[in-house]
Amino acid sequence: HIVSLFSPQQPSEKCGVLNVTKITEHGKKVRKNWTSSWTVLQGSSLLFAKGQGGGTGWFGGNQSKPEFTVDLRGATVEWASKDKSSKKHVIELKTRQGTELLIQQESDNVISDWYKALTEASESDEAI
Ligand code: I3S
Repeated sequence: HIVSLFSPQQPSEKCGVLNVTKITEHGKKVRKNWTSSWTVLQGSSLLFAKGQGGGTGWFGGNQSKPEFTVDLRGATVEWASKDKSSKKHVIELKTRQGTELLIQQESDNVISDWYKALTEASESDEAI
């Protein structure tokens, strides 16, 4: 049953601090605003909480609600082209709802793991 731990039926869970900005909302371009955000991947939902993540407070304390939630089902996940951002290691995420986000992290290991996890979540049809 070790295998079942890694089966696609298991909701994926992952969290960490990422730099995030919206670039499009409901199909309309919006101004970039990079913020460091505590980010949680839970099944096919990606949740962002503002602030200096990693500490206490998320879903507890004073920060009881996620700032922003994205439905990953049917989203596209790709490495952003150079013209999208001058930063390194940028993932471009486009949701079916017409929201586009850039997600960035200095560490290439960290961002590669997120890339994989987001891609898997976008391909899953589990609802959370
Ligand atoms: O795509 P842009 O417009 O070059 O993005 C940069 C700007 O959003 C800039 O903010 P202001 O133009 O509002 O001052 C940000 O500070 C930069 O980080 C943005 O570019 P990068 O390449 O870092 O995504």
